[in-house]
Amino acid sequence: MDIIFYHPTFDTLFWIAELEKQLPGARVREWKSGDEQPADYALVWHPPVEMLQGRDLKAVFALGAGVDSILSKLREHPEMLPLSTPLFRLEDTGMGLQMQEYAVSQVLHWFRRFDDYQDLKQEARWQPLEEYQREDFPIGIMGAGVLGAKVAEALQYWGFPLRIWSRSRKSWPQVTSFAGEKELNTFLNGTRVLINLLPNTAETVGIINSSRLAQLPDNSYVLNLARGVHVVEDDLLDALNSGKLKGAMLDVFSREPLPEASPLWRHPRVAMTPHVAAVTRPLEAIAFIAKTIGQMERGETVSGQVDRQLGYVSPACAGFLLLSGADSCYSCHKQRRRL
Ligand code: NDP
Ligand code: OXD
Repeated sequence: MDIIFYHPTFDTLFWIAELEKQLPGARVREWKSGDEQPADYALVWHPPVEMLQGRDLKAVFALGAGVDSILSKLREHPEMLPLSTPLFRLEDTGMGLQMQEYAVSQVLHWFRRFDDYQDLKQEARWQPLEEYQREDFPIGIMGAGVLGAKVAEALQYWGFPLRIWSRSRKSWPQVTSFAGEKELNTFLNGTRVLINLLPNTAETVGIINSSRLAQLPDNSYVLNLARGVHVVEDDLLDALNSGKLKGAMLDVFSREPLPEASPLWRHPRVAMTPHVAAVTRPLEAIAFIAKTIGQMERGETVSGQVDRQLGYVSPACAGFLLLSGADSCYSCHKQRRRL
């Protein structure tokens, strides 16, 4: 079995050695421009069109959770990857725990009013503030997928009221589920801390905008862990300046690195990190890829295949048998007709 690997920043030699260890018998090579030798699988992040085009691959694995950059390249260059080639993405592989750490620490920071105490410290003021109550601090998670579920689980442990918003309704114990566009405003009306864990698709771009932010109670908070393009940054700044929002913590931005001129850098109520909320953990990622390739080779059930039309992994898709040669995942077709 031949595997080609391309990542602009990862330690390629480490990945190749570890992949060969976990997939005995596989020959893994770094793809370089001009390499047209046959391959069975490709492991990629921001791949050049030339790497994938014209190949007869059994599958492509994205080396991250979000596949938006690959899908947008595919829209420009559909010839890069035929629909018959399944595209997989990483499911959790250590990212769930990192998202839990990030979300819990930030929610507790706001809940315990550390932002206010930091302001008081600047003025050398010793002043205990009224405590917030958990019942006044409902948390709303947009996106109830692999990472949204992990974050909900961690926040549930801390006793916060939880609501989630997704395309399809969920029945999770003690979590209020809202589904679809029609229920979005109701979801927002009761959300004090809005956590975004949606995938970047045509339907979700710009979803956190002035009219949606207006639905939140006053003095709310926004935590964006998914993609910068979900948030209309000017609208977020307006909401912060008007007092609708009390704070925002942003890991992702519409342009990365965030341009020096962006007012987000200097806004006193905006905190940020440089797209590090959950990074790809090589050993866990390689274990997932090796397991999935093994399952495919044996004709078994696999999970993590992206529905290229939806732009992410449809819940109905996960765990269904992949029909080799089919133009997509078998279960997706059934699901699409039902929706
Ligand atoms: P999943 O694909 O597992 O989950 C996506 C969720 O979003 C599903 O619950 C889905 O609903 C919901 N959804 C999709 N479209 C809509 C819509 N139009 N309306 C309402 N709900 C919708 O994704 P993950 O949890 O694995 O990851 C989420 C995102 O996090 C990734 O796409 C990536 O962009 C980002 N990410 C960011 C990282 C960082 O470091 N900042 C690291 C890793 C990921 P349903 O269940 O009904 O289908
Ligand atoms: C990802 C990311 O999608 O790193 O994996 O943002």
